[in-house]
Amino acid sequence: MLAVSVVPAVFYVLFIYCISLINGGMFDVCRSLRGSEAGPGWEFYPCQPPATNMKEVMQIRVDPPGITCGNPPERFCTLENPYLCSDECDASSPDLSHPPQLMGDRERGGLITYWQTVTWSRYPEPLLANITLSWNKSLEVVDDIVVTFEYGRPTSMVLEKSLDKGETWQPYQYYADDCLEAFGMSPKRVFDLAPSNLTRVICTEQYSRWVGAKEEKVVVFEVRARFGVFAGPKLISMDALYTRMETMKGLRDFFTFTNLRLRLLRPALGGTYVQKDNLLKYFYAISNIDVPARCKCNLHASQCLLRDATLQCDCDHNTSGQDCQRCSQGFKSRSWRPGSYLPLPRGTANTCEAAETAVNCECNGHSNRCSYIDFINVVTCVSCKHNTRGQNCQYCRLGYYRNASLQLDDDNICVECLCDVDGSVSPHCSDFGVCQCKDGATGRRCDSCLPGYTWRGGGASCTANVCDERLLCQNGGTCQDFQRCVCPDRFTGALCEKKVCLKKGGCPEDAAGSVPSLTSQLYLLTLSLTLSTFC
Ligand SMILES: *[C@@H]1O[C@H](CO)[C@@H](O)[C@H](O)[C@H]1NC(C)=O
Ligand SMILES: *[C@@H]1O[C@H](CO)[C@@H](O)[C@H](O)[C@H]1NC(C)=O
Ligand SMILES: *[C@@H]1O[C@H](CO)[C@@H](O)[C@H](O)[C@H]1NC(C)=O
Ligand SMILES: *[C@@H]1O[C@H](CO)[C@@H](O)[C@H](O)[C@H]1NC(C)=O
Ligand SMILES: *[C@@H]1O[C@H](CO)[C@@H](O)[C@H](O)[C@H]1NC(C)=O
Ligand SMILES: [Ca+2]
Repeated sequence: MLAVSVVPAVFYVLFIYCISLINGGMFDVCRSLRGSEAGPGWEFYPCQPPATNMKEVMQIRVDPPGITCGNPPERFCTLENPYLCSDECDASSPDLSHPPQLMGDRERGGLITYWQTVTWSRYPEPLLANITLSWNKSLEVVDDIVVTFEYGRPTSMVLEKSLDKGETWQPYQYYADDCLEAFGMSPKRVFDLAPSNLTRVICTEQYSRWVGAKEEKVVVFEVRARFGVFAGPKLISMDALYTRMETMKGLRDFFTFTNLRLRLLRPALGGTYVQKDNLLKYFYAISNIDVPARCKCNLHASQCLLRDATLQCDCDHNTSGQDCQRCSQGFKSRSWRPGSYLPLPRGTANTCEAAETAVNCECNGHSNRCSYIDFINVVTCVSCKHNTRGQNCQYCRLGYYRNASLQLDDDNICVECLCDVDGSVSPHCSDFGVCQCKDGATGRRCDSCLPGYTWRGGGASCTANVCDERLLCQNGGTCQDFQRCVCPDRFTGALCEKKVCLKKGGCPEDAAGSVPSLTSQLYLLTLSLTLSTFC
């Protein structure tokens, strides 16, 4: 049975171990205690719950309403002996009723119990019935799905599946005595399938032809034969199958479902055409549906429990959710991954890890990857995007500053500084985007000059002016490119302020003119003196 209540951990491990011997011991335990010099510790493995017959826990629904026989009570005949119509279906009588749950019951003492529909009395209107089987849980089929029909198998039907609890459906396999006529498909067998097209949906005629109601009662969805394509006919090489499950796109999903639906489209006809004079021999009757499967737990659980009438993986590896499809709260230092069968034989558990510090993998939306730096015991974001950096991608990269009017998780949070390469000391700017300027440079980006300086570019940025509108060239000199005064004859000095002395021994009366550096006001005074002396 499926429901396993709380069992002491040690017993639980032993219990699993016993089953693992029977099953071959692959992926049956999630962890084992291992001794080491540092003391005992856990070793983790990918694990999956044991397979079971899911008919024990399936919800059955049949459509349309009123398709089940017995209300009102009805007589029916059999294909084998169409003129002996002594059988009766009566919903009000426990012995003569055939309700849907008899498709999933445990039959005891050799007594066959079955669901049965009304007869085809409304021919030529087709006799249609849908049987929907629901588990409200992702399951992985591990062996053939076998549907047992009493009184003959349908001449036409479809097996469908849903992966999303009945939201959407897709065909799983078509069945007809003439696939071309019923579905426009050429008939195939699973043995026609190669590894490359194993997940193809086929139509098969193998389970629909009339061979007598007692001889062949089953309609099969072949899982074993499909596994055999990889694992060999006796499923000896399960390693090969598990490897394919990991590497072949869509293969695991092909064997996964949450619901199954049988669409019965045309009942058994006994190998002849429909005989309108005896429609009481045409109907559907199903005594059993075997669904050997296991709960899909993403290789993070070795048990599946029935809680509040819902199947639920008993998650290990610090995962949680119905399918162990996420990391438990507080164990999100790296993103969730399913366990893996690879590398064989042990596989990889891909456990969820606790963040050792208080910091989870929180990257403000600029990264979804963290790494744990062992020796400083810190979880840090890696590959921060949007020009961010830091343990939580909470800072801007060098050369960027934070736009204070945006939230930290905004994609445009970091704005480029655009510091001028010539005018700035570094590409780094302040929190307000102000670059640090070299002498003489100014502006947010350091791309202009202070008064008294001129832009030279080429790494020199701003250089102080030698002459300009404030530092005037004297004595009729002209300022060239703010760099030098071109002086008339007989004058020299940076601002042409000095008279050239022709006499030996200097020009004593010009002593004032030899004062090395002057402010412009001083200079004007000197100029008037010089001029008066000269005249
Ligand atoms: C069976 O299900 C299909 C798909 O939802 C639907 O189209 C069809 O009408 C159903 N048939 C009956 C008899 O309810
Ligand atoms: C189906 O499973 C989900 C998830 O465990 C649960 O919340 C929900 O109640 C279940 N629905 C039914 C109808 O059992
Ligand atoms: C699958 O592939 C094999 C080999 O490529 C081919 O012979 C076979 O017909 C294919 N089957 C289907 C159903 O397409
Ligand atoms: C789960 O978390 C607990 C507490 O941090 C830890 O002791 C245990 O080893 C973890 N298990 C796995 C599989 O990581
Ligand atoms: C900062 O963000 C606001 C809002 O988007 C925007 O208007 C502003 O231009 C941004 N500032 C800078 C410097 O990019
Ligand atoms: Ca039964």
